[in-house]
Order: sequence, then structure tokens, then C-alpha cells
Amino acid sequence: MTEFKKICVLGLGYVGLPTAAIFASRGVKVFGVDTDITTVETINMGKIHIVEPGLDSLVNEAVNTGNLSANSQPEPSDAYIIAVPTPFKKTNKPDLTYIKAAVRSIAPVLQKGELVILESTSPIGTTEKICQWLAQERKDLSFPDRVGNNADIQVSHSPERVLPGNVLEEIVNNDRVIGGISQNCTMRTRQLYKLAVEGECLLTTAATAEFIKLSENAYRDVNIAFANELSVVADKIGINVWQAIELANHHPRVNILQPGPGVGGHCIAVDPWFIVDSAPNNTPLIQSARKVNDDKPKHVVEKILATAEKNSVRTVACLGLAYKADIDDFRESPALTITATLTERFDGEVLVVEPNSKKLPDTLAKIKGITLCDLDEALEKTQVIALLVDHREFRELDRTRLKNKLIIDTRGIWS
Ligand code: SAJ
Repeated sequence: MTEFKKICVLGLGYVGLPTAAIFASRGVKVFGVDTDITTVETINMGKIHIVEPGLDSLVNEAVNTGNLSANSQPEPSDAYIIAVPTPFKKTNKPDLTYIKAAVRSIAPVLQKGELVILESTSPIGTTEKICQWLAQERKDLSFPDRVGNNADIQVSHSPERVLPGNVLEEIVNNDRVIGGISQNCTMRTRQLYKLAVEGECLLTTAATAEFIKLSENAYRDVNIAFANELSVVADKIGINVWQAIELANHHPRVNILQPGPGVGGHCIAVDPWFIVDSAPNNTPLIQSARKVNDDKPKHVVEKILATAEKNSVRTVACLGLAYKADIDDFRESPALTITATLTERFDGEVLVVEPNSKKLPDTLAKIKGITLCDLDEALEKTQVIALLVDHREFRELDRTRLKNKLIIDTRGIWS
């Protein structure tokens, strides 16, 4: 099998950019592609546009050595890794627009012997669809869904499994599922990842790889829903849920996850719907879990409003907007939903503290009555503090400063 000298990574976000930088650090020439021109320019200056520990220096080094460059169009390469978002539509149906656009963009440059890998979390059957989309554009090439091992182009799915905040470590050390459309696709894909991955490469089919990835995130969603349901019950009867869960987890076969303000992020709050889409009548548990987690922000808003009203307070502070601690990612963030809903319903001022952002996200910026401020100002101005994200700045806060405050701690760091 020929070596991989040049690879193209499509989508330079939370997964694509670290992946591109890691391959570049292994001596592979990497062309990063993004449709956002500012992202492309930022990366070509050796800088980054997202918050992820260690990524800035890795990208800077990769750009300086000439191994990483960004552009808005793909360059001919030995392999193409697609790491673009797969959001869902308002109807909870998967939206494959970005994947389709990425596939269309590589079609003109594709040559016999090259490999296409889908890393984006996708509904079952998407990798096969990629073969069909490419075949429509390139009638001169053969694809593995039709001709199997002897196809001109190899196509695989290898879902990313990295945890935002720990991406660089996890890309290298996590075990990686690799599912080719044919066996040759699988083997060739393993050859590529072996340049960067030290975890085990677990080989399967493309459809099984798609199913595995969705199952992992649905598993997490269902288990968080259980914790969130317990937290609502505990609130009702006046029990400290954090302590209860900690003690329950001493049982050798119990491991309850942590309740929170709801479930956010582009993965766990979205991917379970892709399984539901494959079998809407056979997924009552997965659908219920989504509902429990989506309802949790409403419960938190009610708690904040009740606390403010009971104490005749005219200003409340929301600490954190990101979907989880120590990142700047606001996608599907329950903290954002809570802050927006609260402002609509609260007849006073809402202060927001988000240490990982210098400005309010667009969805909040247009709402009247919200002010972004720092932690000191928030603590000075209000008595009602809603802790929505357990960012380091809040975890490390001197607790004596919370004396006499009315606290709604959705993360259990001060409870
Ligand atoms: N959360 C809780 N309670 C918990 C754990 C998490 O409320 O006990 C909440 C978080 O606050 C957050 C959401 O769940 O709002 C998701 O956070 P997360 O840290 O569990 O996961 P993500 O979305 O950042 O990353 C997940 C990971 N998948 C799994 O852990 C199964 C990651 O490995 C995947 O690569 C990623 O989704 C993805 O891209 O699919």
C-alpha cells in the first residue's frame, strides 16, 4: 500500500483542526479546508479560532514547519478526512448538507488510489451515500459500494470520539473504530490512522461504525437523563442529590452520572435523534431521555425565578454560558437556553459571567436586559447566583465570597 504523504482535512473545527495539526506534527503534509475565510486566515497566521488546551502551540508549530496550511478548497491528496458538523433540523431529522457539500468539493480533485474518510458523527447509511454522491460526480471512477475491494477509491467511516477539553490526548490515545465499505477500505484507513493513533484500531463495517458512535452518545444521554430525573425528584423532596449520588456510587455496581442544567453540545444533545430517525417506533427510551434532558433547563429557570421572587431581588447573575466547563462552545448549551428564557420571563436585570468569551453570543446579544460582566461585578451587584457551568474560575472561587448569597447550583460544585 502506498504511503500517505499528503492529506486533506475538511472542516477545521473542534475535531478537524486538532486532527490536522496532529498529522502535520507526524510529518504528513496537511491541507486544511474550511468554508469560513476568517478561520482559514487565522490558521495560516499560526493562530487558532477555538479554545482547546495545547492546540495553539501545536497549530503554530505545524504552520511554521510548512506542514499545515489552510484554504477554502481541497488540494489533491492521498486521503481526505471529512470532519464537518452534522446538525439536526427543527424536525429532529439529521441534516447532511455540510457532509454533502464537503463530498462535492473533493469530487473534482479525486484520483484513483485515494481514500475518503468520514469522521463526522452520521446517521446509519451515510458512508454508503458518500460513495453514491461521488459516483454521480465521477463516472470515470469506481467505488466500493458497487465493486468492493477492487474499487478505484476507498471509502470508510471512522467516528471521532474525542472529548472537547481533552482533544489532543484523546485523538492519539483513544481506541478508534474503523469501518470500511469494503475490507480494503478498512485496512487502508487503519494504515492512515496508525501514523497518529496509539490507541487500538478496532475494525468493523461502515454501518456498524456509524451505529457504534451513535450508541455511545445515546448511552451517555440516557444515563445523564437518569441523573437529571433524580435531581428534579430530590429538589421536590428537599434532598441533596449530589450527596445522594455520591453515596449511591459506593455500591460496587452503581455508577450514576452527574445531574446538570440539561445536556448540551453538538453531540450528545443531537446524535440520539439519528438513532431515533432510523427506528422511530423502537426507541421509546432514547426519546424519553432526550425529553428529560431538554426539560431540565425549564426546571432551572423556575427555580431561579422563584428564588428571586421570594426574596424580592431585581438582579440575578448567571455564571457560565458554554455547554460544559472550561470551553467556549455554546452549541445546544442549556446555560444559554436558561439565560435567554430567564431574561424573557424576569422583570429585572440578568448579569452573565462567561470567562471564556469576550462578548455575548448572537442569540443573547439581541435580547434586552442582559449584561455581560466579570465575576467580581456580578458578586457585588446581586444576591441571586445561578451557577450554570462549572468553569475553573467558579470552582476556584473563595467560598467566603458566597456567604449570604442565594445560590442555585446546577452543577453541584458549591452544594
Ligand atoms: N453532562 C452532564 N452530566 C454528566 C456528564 C455530562 O450533565 O455526568 C452534560 C455536560 O455538561 C454537557 C453534555 O452532558 O452539557 C455533554 O458533555 P460530555 O462531556 O459528556 O460530552 P461531549 O458532548 O463534550 O462529548 C461527547 C463524548 N461522548 C461520550 O462521552 C460518549 C465524546 O467522546 C464524543 O467524541 C463527543 O461527544 C462527540 O463528538 O460525539
